[in-house]
This record gives sequence, structure tokens and C-alpha cells, in this order.
Amino acid sequence: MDIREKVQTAAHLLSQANNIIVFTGSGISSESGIPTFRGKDGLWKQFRAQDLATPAAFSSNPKLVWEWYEWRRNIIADKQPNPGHKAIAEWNDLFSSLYVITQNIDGLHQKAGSANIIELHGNIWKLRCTKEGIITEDHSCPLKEIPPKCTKCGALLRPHVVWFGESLDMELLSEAVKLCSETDLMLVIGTSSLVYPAASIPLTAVESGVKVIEINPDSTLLTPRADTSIRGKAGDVLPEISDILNNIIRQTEGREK
Ligand code: BJW
Repeated sequence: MDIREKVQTAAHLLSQANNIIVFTGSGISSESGIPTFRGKDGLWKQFRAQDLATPAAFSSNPKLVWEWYEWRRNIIADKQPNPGHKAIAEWNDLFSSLYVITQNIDGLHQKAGSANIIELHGNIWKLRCTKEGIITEDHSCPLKEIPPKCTKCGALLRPHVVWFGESLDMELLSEAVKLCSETDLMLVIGTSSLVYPAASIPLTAVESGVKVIEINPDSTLLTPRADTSIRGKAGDVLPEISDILNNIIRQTEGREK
């Protein structure tokens, strides 16, 4: 099947689905100007994850870790959703249920207008008290002080994100896994499918008999397990799928009148 046929197949599958999950990774935000982790200019090509994205790194040098997050908050602050995020947000009213399960911490699905978002790896605009666990939202850029302190108890605040070796929020993970057995279709967009346990979610869907469509310019570990892999950029492919889907819906409504 060529890419055009695959795009049409994806739109037809969507037109027949009631419940869908869109599972995303950093690739969907790359066309908004936010770097991925493992691509050519990816963050893990320039920085060592063990120095910046582990609990041990934060314990030994919270200032360094915060400087890196401050740099990334600066990059993300003025970035806008691209046509990929927007296409997904436009599907809000088309299905009985639509969940966006994202590994991204950039908040661009929210900015695009998507509802029902599960953020598996947290959110860069949220800060968590290392003593009491209280989560606050702070969009100020730069932050008032580095590292920031809790205004209530004075303890260090940390980014509310999931670092290597840390457990994901079990409630969110369970909800995501449960949704996999209730959905008709899953789109997996812009992830290398390397990082666990997030990468197990599309595999759970495959094992539950859910049709899985991957959208990614490169092949990944998920590719052999997906029903269809569309080789292209999210910002190109998703609006194309949307156009065809809207045509199908218009034709169906026309026939029903
Ligand atoms: C486009 C595109 C375009 C480009 N359009 N597409 C099982 C096996 C092996 C290892 C493990 C395992 N279980 C656990 C582990 C260890 C580890 C892990 O998975 N390591 C692997 C890397 C080997 N996992 C963990 O440590 C996790 N915790 C855990 O397991 O805890 C256990 C525990 C239990 C109980 C108590 C205590 C502990 C936590 C993982 C946390 C990951 N955190 C990060 C950082 C988040 C915060 C931050 O941003 O600062 O999450 S790492 C980074 O990777 C980030 C991402 O969410 C995540 C996934 O990356 P993603 O999104 O897939 O990006 P890339 O760059 O990899 O891929 C981009 C893709 O986009 C590419 O395919 C491109 O082709 C594509 N693309 N342009 C569409 N325009």
C-alpha cells in the first residue's frame, strides 16, 4: 500500500470507530520547534540523561537540573500547536470517546484544545514540593529563583515530570491500560516506542485486538506489531486524514438526510 492508500485506510477506520485513543510522543511537537529526545538533534544526543533526568542527578545537583529545565521551559514557552495537534483537537466532538495519552510534558495538546488528556510523564509547567508532594502550576519564565522553593514549607521544588528509574503515576497508568481494552482504534504518533512502561500501552492495545495505526517518518519497535504504519510527519499526515474523514462524514450525513 502506498502512503495515500494508508492515509485513506486510517480515515476509513476512524470513520467506523466510536472510541479512539491517540498516543503521542515528542515527534508530534517537533514541527512546533520542540526537540525530540533521540532524533538527530535530540536532547539525549547533546545531554546525558543520567546527569539531568534521574532522581540521583537532582539530589546531587538540583541547581544544574533546574537550569536545564529552565532552558527547556524557555524553548517551550512561546511554541504553538502545529497542524498535527490541531487536527487531533478538531476530533473532540466526532467520537463517543477520544483520549489523548501523551508522554509529552509540553502542554501543546491542551493549548490546541484537546480534552481528556493523560500526561504519563508529567508537565513541565508543574512543580512539586519534595517534602509534601504538593503540585503547583507556574508558567513564569524565568522562575523567581533557581532552584525554586516551596512557598509553604521552604523545601526544594522539583519539576513534576517522570525521570528514569521513577515510577509513573499508577492511577494514570492503570487508567491508560484500562482504556486500551475499551477502545476501537489507537493512533500512535511520534514516539520511538523505546521507553517503558509507556511503550507497553500500544502493545497492550495490539494484544487486546485493537487496530493500531502508527504515524512516524521512521520505523520503530512498534512498526512490526502495528496494523498500518504511515511514514510521514504528523503535521502533514494528520490534516490529510482529517480532510478525508470530514468528507466521509459529510457524505454519510448527506445520504441520511
Ligand atoms: C516524528 C516527527 C514528526 C520525529 N512527526 N513523528 C523495560 C525494558 C527496558 C528498560 C526499561 C524497562 N522498564 C523500565 C525501563 C527503564 C526505563 C526505560 O524505559 N529505559 C529505556 C530508554 C531503555 N524506564 C524508566 O526508567 C521509567 N520508570 C520505570 O520503569 O520505573 C520502574 C519503577 C517502578 C516502581 C518504582 C520505581 C521505579 C521512567 C521513564 C521516564 C522517561 N522520562 C523521559 C523524560 C521526561 C521528563 C522530561 O522531558 O524531562 O520521558 S525520557 C524521554 O523519553 C521522555 C519521553 O517522554 C520519553 C519517550 O521519548 P519519545 O517521545 O518516544 O521521543 P524519541 O525522541 O525517543 O522519539 C521521537 C520519535 O518521533 C522518533 O521515532 C521520530 O522518528 C519521531 N518523529 N519527527 C511524527 N514530525
